[in-house]
Amino acid sequence: MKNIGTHSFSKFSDEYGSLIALEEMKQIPFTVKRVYYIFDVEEDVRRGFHSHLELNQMLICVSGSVKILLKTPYDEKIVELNEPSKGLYIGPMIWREMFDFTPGTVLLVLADELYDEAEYIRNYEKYEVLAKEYFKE
Ligand code: T46
Repeated sequence: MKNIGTHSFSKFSDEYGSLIALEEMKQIPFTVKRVYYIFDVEEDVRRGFHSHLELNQMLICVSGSVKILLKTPYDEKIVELNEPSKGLYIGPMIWREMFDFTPGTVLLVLADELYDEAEYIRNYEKYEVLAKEYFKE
C-alpha cells in the first residue's frame, strides 16, 4: 500500500531490561518536529477518522496493543501494533482509524511537522475526492 511502511527497530536487551533508540533520518525516515502520545483510551473507543495532506508520522505502540485501519479509495488494511520495536510509518493522504486499544496502551507518534489543524482532512467524502486524484495511476 502506498505511503505506508512497517519498521522493525533494533532493541538493546540485557539482564537490566531493554532499550530502543530512534534518531531522525536513521530509524525515523524524516526530521522529527513533534512528539505526542495517546493513552487512557477505553476499549470500545475508535479514534482518528482523518487523513493528512502532507504530514509524515511514525506510530509506535510503546505499551499494550492497538489496531490501525489504513485506507485509501483503492486499498485498505489493518495493522496491529503490539510491541515497542515495531513502527508504522503513515505518509500523506492515508485515512486512519485507531481501535481495539487494550487497557494501559500508550501509542507514541513522531511527526515531521508542528500541529496544524488546517492540514487535516476530517470529512471522508472530501477525503475521497482528493485521494482519488492523489493516488490515481
Ligand atoms: C493522527 C493520529 C494517529 C493538539 O493540540 N496537538 C497535537 O499535536 C495533536 C496530535 C492533537 N492536538 C489536539 C487536537 C484535538 O483537540 O488534541 C485533540 C485530539 O486530537 P485528535 O482528535 O486529532 O486525535 P486523534 O487520536 O484522532 O488523531 C491523532 C493525531 O491528531 C493525528 O495526526 O494521525 O493521532
